Amino acid sequence: LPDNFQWRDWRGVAKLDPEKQLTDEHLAAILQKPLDAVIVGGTQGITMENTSQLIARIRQLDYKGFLVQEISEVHAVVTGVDGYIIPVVLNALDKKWLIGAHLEAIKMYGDIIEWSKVLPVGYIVCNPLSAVAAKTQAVPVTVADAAAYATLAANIMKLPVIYIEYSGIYGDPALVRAVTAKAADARVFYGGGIDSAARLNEMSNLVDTVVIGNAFYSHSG
Ligand code: 1GP
Repeated sequence: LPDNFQWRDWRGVAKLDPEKQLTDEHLAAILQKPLDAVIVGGTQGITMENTSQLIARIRQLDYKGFLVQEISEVHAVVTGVDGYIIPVVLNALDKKWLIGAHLEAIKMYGDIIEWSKVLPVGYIVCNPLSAVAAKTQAVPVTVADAAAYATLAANIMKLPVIYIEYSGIYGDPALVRAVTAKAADARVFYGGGIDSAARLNEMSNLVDTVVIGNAFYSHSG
């Protein structure tokens, strides 16, 4: 198993949603792909039970890469993963998703959190019709807004990663370029609508890390 949390090297990552169904065969096929990490997380219906079950199934299939939980529900934090992604939703109108849930978690678990395993990630939620936009009450972003959020994340908040989250749709390469131009030392992750080699190639050339989610569920993956 990976002994430290080398997220800086990630190029291609799968995001698997504990609430969605995958057969063992399909899950095994996904894990055979050349992935640098698997992120377990989602927006709706996340529980300790479905998260632990999916993580146990991935472990049973002898997956050797990084296995990371993206935390969106403080009551569903599991052990047995290599690291945790903590979303800081930069354009969330609901402050809960900027710092609120984080403060609550620190008050509950602060003394036992292994900070070396925690990767704080600044999300810019760019698809106003996505479940994550609805949940966080994300403010719509223009290209100029996205560049400003990236500048803030990199230079004021000093977040190590900026995640351009288009969840469900393919993003605007001009917005992605505007974010990477302002990202300074922050790495840039992109996720949304990667369902072809051409799209994977286009976004891989613009950012550090590309995250694929829905494509694993909508066809043979
Ligand atoms: C979702 O960014 C990921 O959180 C991936 O998006 O599901 O559209 O691939 P898709």
